[in-house]
Amino acid sequence: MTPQETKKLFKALGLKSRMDGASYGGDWFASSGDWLEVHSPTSGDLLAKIQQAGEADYAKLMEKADQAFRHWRAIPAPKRGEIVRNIGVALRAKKGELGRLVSLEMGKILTEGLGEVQEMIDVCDFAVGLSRTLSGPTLQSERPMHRMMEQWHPLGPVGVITAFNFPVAVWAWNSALAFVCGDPVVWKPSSKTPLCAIATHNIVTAVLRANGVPEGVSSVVVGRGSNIGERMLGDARLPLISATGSTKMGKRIGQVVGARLGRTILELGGNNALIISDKADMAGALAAAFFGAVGTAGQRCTSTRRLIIHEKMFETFIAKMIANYKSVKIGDPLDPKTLMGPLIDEEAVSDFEAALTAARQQGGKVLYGGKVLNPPFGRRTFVLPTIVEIANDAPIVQTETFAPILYVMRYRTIDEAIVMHNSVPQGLSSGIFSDSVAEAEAFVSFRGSDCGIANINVGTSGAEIGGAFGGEKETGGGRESGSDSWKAYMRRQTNTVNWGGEIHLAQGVEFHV
Ligand code: UN1
Repeated sequence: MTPQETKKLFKALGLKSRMDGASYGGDWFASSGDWLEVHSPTSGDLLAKIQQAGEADYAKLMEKADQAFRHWRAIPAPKRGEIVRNIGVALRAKKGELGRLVSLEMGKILTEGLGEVQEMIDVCDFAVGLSRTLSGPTLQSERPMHRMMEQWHPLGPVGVITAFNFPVAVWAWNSALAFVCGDPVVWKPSSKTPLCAIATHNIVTAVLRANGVPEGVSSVVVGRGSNIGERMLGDARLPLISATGSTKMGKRIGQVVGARLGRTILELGGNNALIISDKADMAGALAAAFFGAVGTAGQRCTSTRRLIIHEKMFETFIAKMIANYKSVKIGDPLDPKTLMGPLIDEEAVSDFEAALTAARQQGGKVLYGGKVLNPPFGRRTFVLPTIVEIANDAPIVQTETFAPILYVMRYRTIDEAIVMHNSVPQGLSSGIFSDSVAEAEAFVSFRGSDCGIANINVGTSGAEIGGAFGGEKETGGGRESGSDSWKAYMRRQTNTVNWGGEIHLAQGVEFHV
C-alpha cells in the first residue's frame, strides 16, 4: 500500500499517525507517556504511534463502564439487539476499509481480512435474533400451586482480551453477545494490532452515539499486559474475562481471575489435526489440508498443525501437498495474487526457526520449506510454508508454534489414528476425511476426537459463527460465538413462585409449632 493509500484508509477509519489508546465512547485519551509503535508486518513501515493507557486512564474508563452497566441493563434486550443490528449495518458499510486495515496491520491476505469482517457482521445478525430469545425454561414444582422458572439477567462489564491473529472478529464474537445480554465491554486488544481496535471502536461509537447509548458501554484500552491486563484480571467489577491467546497466558488468567472467583472464557492454543483416511476423497482432503495449514500463514488457533495420513495414501498425498506448496505466492497480503503474507513479527520468525531446529533434533525430516525468505519488503517476516515428517510424540509436535509448519505422520488403523490424534495436550479443532460412515461416526463419537470442534470432510479452520467455538484440555474449555455461548455472559436465576398462598416445604419437610 502506498503512503497515499494508507493515508486515505486511515482517514476513512478515523485513524491518525499519533493517537491515544483509551476511549469509552467519547474522545480518545491517555496520559502514560508510554508510546507504542505500530509497524506493518509486511514492509516494516511505521504505521502509527499510540500512547498506551496507564493506571489513571484505566481507572477513569472502568468507572464509566461500571456506571454504564446500570443504564444498559435496563434497556430491553430487543432494543439492545436493534443497536447491534445497526452496528452490523455500519460494519457492512466499512467492510472494505476495515478488511484492508486487517491485512495491513496483521498481514493476512485481503480475502481473509474481508472474511474476518464478515464474521463480525454475521455474529451481529446472530445476536439480533438472540436478543428476542434469551430464554430459560419453566419447570414443574413438586409443591402444589407453585411454579419454577429460570431467568437470565445481565452480568456486568465484560473484559475482552484479544490476540493479534483475529484483531477484530474475536471482539465481535464477544461484544455482539455481551451487548444484547446487557453487558458493557472493556476491550484490551493485542499490542500488535491496536489500529484495528481503534478503527472498530470508531465505527461502533458512531452507532452507539446515534442511538443515545451512554458512554462506557463499549470501551477500548490499549495498554501493557503487565499493568492494564493485570488490573483487569484482578478487577471484581469485571465479573467475566474472555481471553484469547497462548496456553501460558491462559493459565495466568485462570489463576488470577479464579482467585477472586470470577468467570473466564478461555480460548487458548490449538494443535489441530486432520486424519486422512485411505477412504477419503483426495481432492477435498487436499484442499482442506492446504487451506488449514497455509491459510493465514498458519497463524489461526484453528490452523491445521498435524496430518495423520493412512500409510497407503501417504506418499501420494504428500507429493500433491508439496506441489501445492511450491506454487504458493508469498508476498504483500494486499496483492490479490498473494496466497500467504508475512508472519506478524521477527519474534514469530524466531519461533518458526526454533521449532524447526527442535524438530530436526527430534528426528523430524523437512519435506518442504523450512526457510526464512530474504526480506522482499524490508522486514524479516516472510517464511516458506513447511512440511515436516515426524513422530506425533516428539516434544515439538506436542506444542503450538504460531507459524506455517505442518507435521505429517502415518497410521495403519483408524483406532491408532484416533489415539495419535488425541495424544496432545490441546483440544481445539479437528477433522477426518473419510467416506466411510463407520470411521467418520467413530471420529465424532465419545471415543473419537476429544476436541471442541470435530468435523467430517471439513478442515480444522474457518469455523462458522453459528456453532459454539472453543476447545478442551489446554485450549481452556471456553465457548464463544454461536449456539448457547451467550449463557456465559449472563447471570442465571432460579425462581420458585408460590401462587397458592399456603406455605409448603420441599422434600416433604414439616416445620411448625
Ligand atoms: C482464532 O484463530 O483465534 O475458525 C479464531 C476459524 C475462525 C476463527 C479463528 N472462524 O478459523
